[in-house]
Amino acid sequence: QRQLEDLFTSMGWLVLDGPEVELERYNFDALNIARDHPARDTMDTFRCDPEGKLVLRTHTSPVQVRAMERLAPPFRAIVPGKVFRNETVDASHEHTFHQMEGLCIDRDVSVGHLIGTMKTLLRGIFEKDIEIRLRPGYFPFVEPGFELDARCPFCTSGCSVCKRSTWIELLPCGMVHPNVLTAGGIDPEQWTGFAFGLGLSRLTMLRYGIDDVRLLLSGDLRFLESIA
Ligand code: 2NM
Repeated sequence: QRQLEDLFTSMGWLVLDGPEVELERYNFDALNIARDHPARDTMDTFRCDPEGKLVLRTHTSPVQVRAMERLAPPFRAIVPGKVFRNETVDASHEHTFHQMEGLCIDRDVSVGHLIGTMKTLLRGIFEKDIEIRLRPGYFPFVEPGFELDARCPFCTSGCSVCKRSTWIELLPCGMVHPNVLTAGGIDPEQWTGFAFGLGLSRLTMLRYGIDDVRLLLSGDLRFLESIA
């Protein structure tokens, strides 16, 4: 997180944070996630009140919506922080994990700007140029949306990290949906934007070869000493 904050602030991005207990309006409605979308299901979302107006944020995107309301475009910001999902905990799922999302709003922002920024991000993390590919991906808050895969930084012909494929699915991203800009008080006729999400917990596991996500919040001193 600190390394990525340094990289993005050196390029003029802001680092923002916001509430972990969020209004449903910011966590879902403003992000073009319809009332009947499965992501709203109480299966994934920790609710904090009987009416269901308050939730533990399931992503950091509500902070980007708050940023759109508060800041005059153009602006660029990353939002690192804890997010919460009510899933069964196992070696690859935690109820609490870290994410970092980014949002760039300016005039005539293109997929080219998104790709260039993602390549810079990967170079910052892995300290070398990383080949990428884009596949179509669906997220309600972006259109078009992409799954960005990175060429495995750890091998050339397949390994356990990339599950023998040489590609790692790493960065969901896309062009901010006009409905989301409107919800944030930004005129989609004048402004455009790209956004991305990065799983910091997962990235940390990749980088340090950690095979069980539960270790990250365990407070186990033997674990902490083994990666210090
Ligand atoms: C992702 C993937 C793609 C995203 C979009 C926004 C907002 F608020 F600007 F619309 N914030 N983050 C985004 C876009 C997040 O991660 C799954």
